[in-house]
Amino acid sequence: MRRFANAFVRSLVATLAILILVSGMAIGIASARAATRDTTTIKIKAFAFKPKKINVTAGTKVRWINKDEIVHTVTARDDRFDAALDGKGSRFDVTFREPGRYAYFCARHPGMRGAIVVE
Ligand SMILES: [Cu+2]
Repeated sequence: MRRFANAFVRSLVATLAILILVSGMAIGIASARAATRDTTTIKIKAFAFKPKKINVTAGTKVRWINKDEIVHTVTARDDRFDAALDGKGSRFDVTFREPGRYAYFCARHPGMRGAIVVE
């Protein structure tokens, strides 16, 4: 009887372990998908924001990545955000939760302009 009980407990533990592992993997896959869907990247290259204008849904994280060797800034016209991206590989993230049009520029090179339209 005891042997049977032990075998039963062992199989129960194994089943639970598998369930936890599988559900953990499912959660990991779901969050990876959400991250991919909700992040948009803007490159800063050759003194320009690329793409210059983007449309995103509310809640999207926008990531600027500097591909130039020099400092550029991502400066909002309305002062909501302002960051200096200090050379190649520097990044800056903003999550846009409210619909609207967010114009920005580079404070070092005011001819560099961009806009995020949040729907
Ligand atoms: Cu610049």
